[in-house]
Amino acid sequence: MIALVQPRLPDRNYIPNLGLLSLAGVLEREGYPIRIFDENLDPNYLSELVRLRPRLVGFTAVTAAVNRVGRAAELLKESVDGVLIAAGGPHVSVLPEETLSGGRFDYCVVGEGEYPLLELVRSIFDGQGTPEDIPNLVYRSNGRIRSNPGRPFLGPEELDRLPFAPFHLLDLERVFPRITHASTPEARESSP
Ligand code: B12
Repeated sequence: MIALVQPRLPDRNYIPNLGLLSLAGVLEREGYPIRIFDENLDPNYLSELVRLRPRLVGFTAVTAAVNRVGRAAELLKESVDGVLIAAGGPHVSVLPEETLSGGRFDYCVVGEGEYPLLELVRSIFDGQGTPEDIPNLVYRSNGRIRSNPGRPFLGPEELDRLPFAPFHLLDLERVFPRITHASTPEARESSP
């Protein structure tokens, strides 16, 4: 199983993470078993992940969340034998080597992650290709950090070929009340 995770960040403008949905859509279309976890909705997601023992966990991280994600990765590495951890998102895209050098992640993806992650998943689950061949990937080899060349941004036709965001992977019963409630002036005033 592959798990994609959005870490908790106090933010009264909550919406589900569109980047993770886009990644999940591509993996799902290719038939890989994929789950999305959102710590904002599910504070105990780490215990659930330890129970489910995923093969690969992908975290998204803005700068404000990167330390939290690092601690979660460390806990998973201690608790789930052989789990592989990837990270992507705005912070990781700007500082991929620094993020990887912390030692808690196996892979960092720079920029648009749909096809790099798909290729990584193919190499991990199906033995197709190796990390050296995956554009936008930063990884460790013989203890050294390697940064593969990047690929061009997806063009309009490639963007059109991406699947529609798989909202059915989210627990919408919990997502919608958060979106509608958290953004109202009343909610802002009543929050500490
Ligand atoms: C929409 C948006 C929001 C929305 C929704 C955020 C969300 N959780 O999805 C709202 C308004 C809630 C929001 C809040 C915040 N945001 Co905002 N937001 C954006 C914005 C405008 C677009 C993001 C987006 O949806 N992009 C489209 C999706 C498809 O792309 P993506 O998320 O980048 O994901 C792709 C890649 O990054 C990569 N990827 C991402 N995650 C992963 C994980 C793995 C494993 C892999 C392999 C790849 C991968 O693959 C994805 C598909 O290609 C960006 C600016 C921008 N133009 O990117 C700022 C931006 C991301 N936000 C930013 C900030 C600072 C915040 C807040 C911290 C603000 C605050 N003080 O509260 C909060 C944090 C919220 C959170 N929980 O993450 C900064 C982050 C800067 C940084 N240093 O990290 C950005 C870059 C704006 C900026 N330039 O300052 N934000």
